[in-house]
Amino acid sequence: MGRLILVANRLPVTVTRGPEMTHVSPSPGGLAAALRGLRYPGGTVWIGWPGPVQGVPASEWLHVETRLRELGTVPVMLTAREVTRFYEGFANGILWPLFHYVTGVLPLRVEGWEEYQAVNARFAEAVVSQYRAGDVIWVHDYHLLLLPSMLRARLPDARIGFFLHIPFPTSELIATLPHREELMRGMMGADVVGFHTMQYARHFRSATERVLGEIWHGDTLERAGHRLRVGVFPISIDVEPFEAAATDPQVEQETALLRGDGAERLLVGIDRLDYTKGIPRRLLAFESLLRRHAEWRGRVRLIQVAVPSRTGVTAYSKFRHEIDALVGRINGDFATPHWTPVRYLHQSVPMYQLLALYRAADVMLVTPVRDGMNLVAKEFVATRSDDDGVLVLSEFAGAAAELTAAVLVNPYDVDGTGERLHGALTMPREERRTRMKSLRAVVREYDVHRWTHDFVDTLLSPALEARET
Ligand code: ADQ
Repeated sequence: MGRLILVANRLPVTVTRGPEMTHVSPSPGGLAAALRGLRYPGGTVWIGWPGPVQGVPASEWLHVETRLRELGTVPVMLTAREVTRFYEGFANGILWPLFHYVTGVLPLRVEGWEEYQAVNARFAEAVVSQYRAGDVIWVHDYHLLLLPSMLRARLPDARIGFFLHIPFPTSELIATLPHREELMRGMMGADVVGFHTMQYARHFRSATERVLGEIWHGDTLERAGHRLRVGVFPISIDVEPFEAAATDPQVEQETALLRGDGAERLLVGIDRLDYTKGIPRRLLAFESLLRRHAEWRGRVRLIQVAVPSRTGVTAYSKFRHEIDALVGRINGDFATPHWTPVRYLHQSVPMYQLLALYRAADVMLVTPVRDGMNLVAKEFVATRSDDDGVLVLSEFAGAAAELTAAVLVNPYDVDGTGERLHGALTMPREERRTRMKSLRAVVREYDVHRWTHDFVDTLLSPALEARET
C-alpha cells in the first residue's frame, strides 16, 4: 500500500527560535489542527513550510532537521523575499481577501505572481522527489493552486487530490483576478477537487466554465487523459478530546472560575485575529444589546480571545488597532467600578482554557463575515455534552450549511444580531437542550476522520479510472 503525501503551505509543526534554543511545536490554525490527528494505513509524509527559519543558528539546524524527519515531515524552505511576496503578498494579501469577498483591502496592483509560481514549482519538486508508485497525493489550500497541474505534468499516473479550505467565491470575483486562467487551470490538474459546501463547488464549476470554457457533466469533467471530479467534503474535528473536557479536573476548575457566582451571563468569541472573522461587527452587536436592552448592563459580559495572526500583512495590523479602539470605547462607555463589559485577550490560550471557555459560555459567538467552514463552532458544540449553551452562527460560515440548529445571524445586520443575542440569552432551557442535542449529533456523525476517509476514498475510487482513454 502506498503512502499518503500531504502537501500544505504550512507543516503541522512550526520551527520557532526561542531565547535559549529552537523549538519544533504544533502550528496554529484550523488546517493544522484538523490534519494533525490523521491516520493512513500506508503511513503519511508531510511536505510544507516549517515557518521562518532564517534566525536558526547552523549549530541547531541538524537537531531541527532530525526532529522534522522523526515527525514524518519534509520541509520546503522559503526565502525572506518569498515570505513577503508569495505568502504575505499574493496568497494572504490577494487570494485570501478576494476569496472571502473582502475586496476593500485588496492592493491596487497585484504583485508576487512570480514568487507564487516559483514556490509552487519548488513544492512540485519536493513532491516528485518523495513520490513512489502507489502513493496518493493530497494538496491543500489556496497557497498551492498551481501545484496539481504542475504535478500532473510530471507524474501523469499519480492520484492527485486538491482541497480548498476557504470559500470558493462567485465567478464574478474570480474573473477580476489577473492570472485567473493559470490559477484555474492549476487546480484542474487534480483527479478530485474538494470543497466544504455545495455552494463553493457550484461556484468553482461556473468559474471554470466562464474562465476556461470547460463543459461539465454533473460533477465530472473529462480532460486530456484524465477525469476530474468535484466533491463536497465538509471538514470537521476530532470530537474525542473536546468531549473529554467534561471530565477533566483542570478544565472543570477553570470553568468554575469563569462562571464565578453565576450572577453574570457569559458570551464568548474565539478567533484568529482576522478581518474575515467579523470581530468589529460582533463587538458592535454586543454594544447594541447593551444599548437596546439596558437590563443586561452589569449582568452579561463578553470574553473575546483573538490569537495574533499574519502580523506581517498590513491589513492585519490596521485591523488590530480598529478592534483595540472599539473595545476601549465600549468599555469606556458602559463599564462601572464593579463591571467591565468586554474582556479582550490578544493572545492564544492553552487547550484547557479554550475548553473551559467553551464549557462556561452561555452563548458562543461565531460571526465571521465569510469563513470556509469554522472549526470553533464545531469545537464548541463537541464540548457541550451537558446539552447546554447557545451557538450564534453567521450564515456566511460554511458551518451554517450543516449546523442548522444554531441561531443563524447575518453579521452585517448589527442591530439584528444584537436582538438575536438577546434571544439567545433568554432562550428557555428546553429549547437550548433540543438545539444542542441536534448540533452535537451532526458533529459526532461526521468527524474529521470521516472527512479524511471520504476524501481519500473518493480519490481512490475506481470511477476515476478514465485515464486509459
Ligand atoms: P482558520 O481560519 O484558522 O482555518 P478555524 O476553522 O476557526 O479557522 O480554526 C481555528 C483553530 O484555531 C481552531 O481549532 C481553534 O480552536 C484555534 N484557535 C482559534 N483562536 C484561538 C485562540 N485564541 N487560542 C487558541 N486556539 C485558538 C481555515 C479556514 C476555516 C476552516 C479551516 C479548516 O479559514 O474556514 O474551517 O481552515 O478547513
